[in-house]
Amino acid sequence: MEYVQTVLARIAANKFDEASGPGGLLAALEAHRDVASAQSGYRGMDITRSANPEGDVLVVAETHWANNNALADYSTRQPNVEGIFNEHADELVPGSLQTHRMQSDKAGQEAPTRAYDRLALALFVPLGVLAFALLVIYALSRIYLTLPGEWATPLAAGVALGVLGIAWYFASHPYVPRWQIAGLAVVVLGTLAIAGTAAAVYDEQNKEVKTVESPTAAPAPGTTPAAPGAPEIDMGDNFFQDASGQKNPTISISAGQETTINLNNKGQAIHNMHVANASGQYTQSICKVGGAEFCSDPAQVTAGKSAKLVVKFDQPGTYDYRCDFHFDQMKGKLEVK
Ligand SMILES: [Cu+2]
Repeated sequence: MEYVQTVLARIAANKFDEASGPGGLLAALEAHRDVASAQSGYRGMDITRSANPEGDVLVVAETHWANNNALADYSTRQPNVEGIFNEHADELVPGSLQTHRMQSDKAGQEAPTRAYDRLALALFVPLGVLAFALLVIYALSRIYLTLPGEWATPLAAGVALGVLGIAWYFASHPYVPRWQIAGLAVVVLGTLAIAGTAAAVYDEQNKEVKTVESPTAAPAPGTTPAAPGAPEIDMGDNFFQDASGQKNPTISISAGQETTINLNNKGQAIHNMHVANASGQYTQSICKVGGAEFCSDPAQVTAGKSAKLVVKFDQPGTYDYRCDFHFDQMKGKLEVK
């Protein structure tokens, strides 16, 4: 139960400026809140006035009290709301002042509601906004990571337009019902959650494919697959180079054994590897695969491509090799043991 003193009066239309100015009735009522709130049993004070743009203005001042004694105490003590209205009687329509002592049933349920509202404002709203922002940021980042680069600008523009649209809607509809706000939040969060999860799953699947593919990476078209464990020789402009960085290296192989040398053209020019015959002669100016001498396959290795050279000498010894295109600069020895 709550006890209410209701004081109401009409301000004359031609006095309203005076009443709402400094020192007027409305300012005096506003200033009275502090005085009233210092008294025991005070529960609150409401000042309302009619919203009609012209004519007399009805002003209602309510003070709320915890019990009848507090209200009775307040009513008999100056200053109180009634006294303030009387002091400003010249601003009022004569005879319009009324004072009522009332009681309200809603006090019992109002106190817990207010406590909940205060808690919600102080705690749940900031936490909810924070969680909402984090979820939006996380989901958007997942989506951005998955989308190709050219989608970034349209997506950002779409998100910005969406935010503007929602802001415009709420700004032009100040009394949006709660179910619309809740519905909008559910739709936005649901969309983000679904898109973000889909992006994360897609990303995860792509990662798996990548890691599975990398160890057994298929050779690029036009290249010869490398034989495992074979000597690796790079061809640059214009030199041969082994894995240790040695230029035009001496390549060691075993006698009587077929050895495959992997060749990678890291330069821009065409190169190859041509091994001279046992007499140290190159009978072909540019070797041929399956020709008189051992020759890289393909016989002309273009920039960025790989080749392999299968070589076998039964007799130990030292044999020459070269690049047919740059034989002055690109040449070395094959040591057969
Ligand atoms: Cu060359």
